[in-house]
Amino acid sequence: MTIMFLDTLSQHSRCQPDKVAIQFVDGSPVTYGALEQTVNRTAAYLLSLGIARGDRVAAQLPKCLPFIYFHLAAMRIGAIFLPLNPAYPTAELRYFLADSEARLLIADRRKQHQIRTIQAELPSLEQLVFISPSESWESNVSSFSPKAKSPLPTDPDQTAMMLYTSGTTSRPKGALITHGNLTANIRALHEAWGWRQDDVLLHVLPIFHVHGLVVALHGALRAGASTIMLPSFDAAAALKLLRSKRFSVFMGVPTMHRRLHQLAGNRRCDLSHLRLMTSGSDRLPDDLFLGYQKTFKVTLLERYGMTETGMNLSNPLHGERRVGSVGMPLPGVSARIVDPATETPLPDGEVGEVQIKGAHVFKGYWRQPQKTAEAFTEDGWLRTGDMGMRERDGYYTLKGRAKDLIITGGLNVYPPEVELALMEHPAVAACAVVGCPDDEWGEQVVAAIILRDGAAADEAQICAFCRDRLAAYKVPRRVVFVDEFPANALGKIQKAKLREALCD
Ligand code: MCA
Repeated sequence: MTIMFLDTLSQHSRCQPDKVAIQFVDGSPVTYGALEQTVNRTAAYLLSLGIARGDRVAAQLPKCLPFIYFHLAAMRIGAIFLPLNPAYPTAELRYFLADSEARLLIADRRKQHQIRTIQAELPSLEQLVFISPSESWESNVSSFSPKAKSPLPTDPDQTAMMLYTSGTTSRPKGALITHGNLTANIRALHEAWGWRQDDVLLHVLPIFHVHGLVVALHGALRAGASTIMLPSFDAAAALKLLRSKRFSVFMGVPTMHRRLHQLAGNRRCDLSHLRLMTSGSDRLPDDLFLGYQKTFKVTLLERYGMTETGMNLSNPLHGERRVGSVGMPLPGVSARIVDPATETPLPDGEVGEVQIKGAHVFKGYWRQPQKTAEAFTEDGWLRTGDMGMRERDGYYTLKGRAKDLIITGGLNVYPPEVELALMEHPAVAACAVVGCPDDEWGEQVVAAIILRDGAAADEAQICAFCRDRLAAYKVPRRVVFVDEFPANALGKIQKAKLREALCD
């Protein structure tokens, strides 16, 4: 029988109850024993609110312990946990809550007023729980039993989490991640990256995404290791901690690694005591990979994943970590490169779409059977939309995207989302959004706009308008007013040409 991720957590609470599981740098340690108790109490609290198996439990909170308790507790009772970026403004939040038909939202007390104003439009949202991220949640649930009231989910097909991903043509879709998916992925990473019980992870990532929540936090919890958390990424604080020799594992997106590297400047700053430093969520630039080796004496381990799957490919823990490559399939993962037109497998050395199969691959999009069907080939391969190539010795290299997607600071921005928001502006007649290369962010969101006849608007107004509708990272960093777009014979905007014209 498969030992599920949540079972391993309970095992640690029995075998090493006093070991530190999680500690915020400025907070008290939470041991595995205490974690299990508070998660069980929070699970009992959720049951007392009437939350049942399959209900969607949304959380929009800054990085804090209560978020983690609710996350594990919701999954524990078989509910579907929906983490939401705290940067989502009300308009985006309303969409996610409406689409998911969440029954409960746990949110920051400071957003109480804003959220109450949209509750009336959300008939499924029966319960709101407001908390102060810094408050001690433990005392709020101390009257609930620390012993689990319900057995842990045993069905691998049961949905554990729902994570929204956007699309090129549609509004964001909820990817359904099962307990089996989480278990398979975390087991593969455990094996591939040699997670150890004595590991200490410095955790700087947000926890509303796969990277920070699953790859980093679940990884450490599954191993029975300790996680020390920074509430948000701060390069100076992170570098100081990394130099302290307390940590063995660190995970970041290239923008974080870039900032750490810049901060170290030309000084040598030996971090080779860390046994594992990984990079993901966006392509790691070659100069950063090489710069890290020189400055930090660390060879970053680059890996490749996506929300729908968790991690797929990884450079090896032992063996060559190849510059520019995302490595090889993780244990239990199958990968292939196909001709995007015919979907027939291509020989090594040829560029095609990366397709993935395995127990870690999500079960589909929430209430979107059509989109789910489109995501898979007839024989069950997931179409990733990423282009890549396999070398003869098995290493994969990504070569761009088949889909229209911008990655900025490790976050995905789908141009249509930004274009839809821009089109709501009364002065905008037409618009097109592209990603321009940027040393720090990987890519920057840039908008080209054709104004309506006689209408006026400037960059600041357009950005302020977007800010009310979109999370800050989706707001264009640059707005360029143009008279026309490069178009093909059918009048379709040629984004590649536009990108050439807009990006230096
Ligand atoms: C913040 N800003 C951004 C981003 N983050 N703009 C574009 N892209 C971003 N990613 C905005 C802020 O709102 C602010 O706007 C301005 O940039 C400067 O903020 P700053 O304080 O410098 O940024 P920060 O708060 O330090 O954030 C940078 C960051 C953060 C730490 C790199 O973006 C981050 O945590 N990224 C990691 C995302 C992640 O975990 N991705 C994993 C996805 P203003 O000044 O206008 O207010 S999971 C995934 O991709 C798959 C599965 C995988 O393989 O991992």
